[in-house]
Amino acid sequence: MATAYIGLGSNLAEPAKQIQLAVDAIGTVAQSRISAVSSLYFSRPMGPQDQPDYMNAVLALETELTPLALLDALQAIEQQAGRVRKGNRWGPRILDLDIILYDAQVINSERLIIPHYGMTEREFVLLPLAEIAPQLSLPSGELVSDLSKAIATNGLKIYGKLQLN
Ligand code: PH2
Ligand code: MG
Ligand code: MG
Repeated sequence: MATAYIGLGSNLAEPAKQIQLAVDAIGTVAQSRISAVSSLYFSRPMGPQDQPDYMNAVLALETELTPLALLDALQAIEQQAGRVRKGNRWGPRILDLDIILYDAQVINSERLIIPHYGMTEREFVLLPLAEIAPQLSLPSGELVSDLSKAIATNGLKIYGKLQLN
């Protein structure tokens, strides 16, 4: 059994609703169980500024799936939500599900980079992650709570709670 941390993001089509639906869908992934969910956070767009604000959250998933099988399951959920991959880097999206960490594994393959390459520079990943796993270390040895205290909040704020059904 592995512990994976998954980042959730949305800035289209009622983002708060999209994130809750995604939590519900991740709860049905085979051989997996959600063990923690952060609050729902309001965040300012990183990247192009001419796009709506985001909702973000992070959850912990206990899973028997391999990293690639988990990626397949998450991409299927993105597609079900109506995500269209337009190759617009950092552009608006209905639903983005990123594997942030998978145990202490380091993976650099064509389809998957773990830890997520941007996680240490993103307040909307670090602060929700610190909410549910402050004592967690990255494979680099860095402590999540230390990283989260050092980063600028950039207007990030708790917007509400997510339901674990
Ligand atoms: N995701 C992006 C690009 N920019 N900005 C915020 N605030 N939250 C995100 O999840 C996000 C972003 C690409 O994945
Ligand atoms: Mg992303
Ligand atoms: Mg993604």
